[in-house]
Amino acid sequence: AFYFDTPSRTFSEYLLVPGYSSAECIPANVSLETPVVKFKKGEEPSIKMNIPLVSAVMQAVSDDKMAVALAKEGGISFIYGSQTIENQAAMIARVKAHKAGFVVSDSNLTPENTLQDILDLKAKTGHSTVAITDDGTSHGKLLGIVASRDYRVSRMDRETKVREFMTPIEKVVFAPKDVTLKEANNIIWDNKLNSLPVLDDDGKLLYMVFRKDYDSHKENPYELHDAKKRYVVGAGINTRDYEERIPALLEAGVDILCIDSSEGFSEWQARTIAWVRKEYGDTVKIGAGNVVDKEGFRFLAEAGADFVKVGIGGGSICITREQKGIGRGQATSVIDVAKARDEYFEETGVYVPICSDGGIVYDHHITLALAMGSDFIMLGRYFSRFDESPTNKVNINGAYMKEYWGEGSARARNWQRYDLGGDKKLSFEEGVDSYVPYAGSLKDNVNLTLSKVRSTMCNCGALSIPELQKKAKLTLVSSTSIVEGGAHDVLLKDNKNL
Ligand code: MZP
Repeated sequence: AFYFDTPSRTFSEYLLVPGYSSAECIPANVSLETPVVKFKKGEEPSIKMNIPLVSAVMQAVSDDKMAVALAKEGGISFIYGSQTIENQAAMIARVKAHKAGFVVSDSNLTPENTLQDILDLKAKTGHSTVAITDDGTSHGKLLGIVASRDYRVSRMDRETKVREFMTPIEKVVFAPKDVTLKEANNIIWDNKLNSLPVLDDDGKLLYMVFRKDYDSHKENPYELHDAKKRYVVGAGINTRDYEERIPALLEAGVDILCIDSSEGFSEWQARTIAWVRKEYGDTVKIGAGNVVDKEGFRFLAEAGADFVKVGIGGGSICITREQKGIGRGQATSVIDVAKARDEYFEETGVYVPICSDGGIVYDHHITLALAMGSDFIMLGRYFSRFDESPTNKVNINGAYMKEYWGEGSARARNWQRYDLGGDKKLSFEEGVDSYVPYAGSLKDNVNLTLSKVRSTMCNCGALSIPELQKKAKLTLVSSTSIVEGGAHDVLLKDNKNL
């Protein structure tokens, strides 16, 4: 057997030693931008995030509501895959539609529908405008837009009044007459428009296509995200049904996939990535994992993964280490895999980002994970505590809690995550069902957490994540110095025994 010559460590066993902070080192100057997918030296990654946080591929964490809330803050959710392909694709579609800038897509309205059907749909969806296409889907030819009374939609000529509807007014773009709903949507986004006039051959206005948030939306959605100007959303997949699941997720608009498995150093993952490359080349982005050492990283990088996820057994709800005796301390795993990532970059000129997954207990663990080389961090427990997580909020002995369960628990029954090619079932549990203290809104918590991260980065003299990774000085701490790090030798005023 091979023995590692040092014990593996957790985040709590480390601290950062401050470095020199210049006058520029203020939190407001810190950028938390980070790459999500691999890129060649000197090039830019096709997907980046403004904050280094992603939410876990878990039933109790990442649905469409979580995805929208996190994307608003600049992160990405990976919507859980332990559900039917149809349900997962519908969640993705809802995220993409949220700010998709378009009226109503795939409303299934065709000329055969009555006015009452249209009014019912408008009432049900709350949309002020709905589109009618010849086949009832967004691929069909756009026949018209039914708008609320407060939208002035009328026929008028190109030169004069059309401009009244355009914001910004400097840019006037007309759609071709036989535009489809999807194409109209893309034109709106590509040209940063609020509305799009569709004209007939004589230049007469047939109708206007409006952004869903037309009039009402104050913030500038173009600043929110990446190339497509819509919320970026990810999805978890497994190594069994990917040939059916991936096409459905792509059709729904997913931006990035992640093979969700408790142990990723396997032929099944390589096969899954190979299938994606055969079918879609490099256009489809797919992360893989989880691994905990250099060999695991190298295997997945060579298999073509766009990012590699790190961590086995460190999740708050995870009992894999107890059940199977596999795993490695999360800090050591990250340090080792980050070295492998850097060596691979040296050798090949390809930078494959790594994601530290699981085991974040305190906010400062995020900073430690970044300092140790993570490009971004996946969190489950952290996000499960917020209003936006999909689980019940319950009152336990006077305190509000949210439910949080592992994907390897009997409740989630996600056997695909633990699949080694045998029977299609979870043979034994690797996760627990639990409560976590309710913590309020995602926005407030993420802002608070990141303000601590920025502040620590300034103490280390770093204004960006790569700079932190270069400059960080990390020290192991003894168990007695951990005690010294908390409040000690004082009687806390909120101590009920006082
Ligand atoms: P945490 O943020 O709650 O500490 O950990 C979340 C991570 O735990 C997930 O991203 C996933 O990798 C892992 N996980 C999810 N379910 C289980 C399980 O049931 C698990 N064992 O280990």
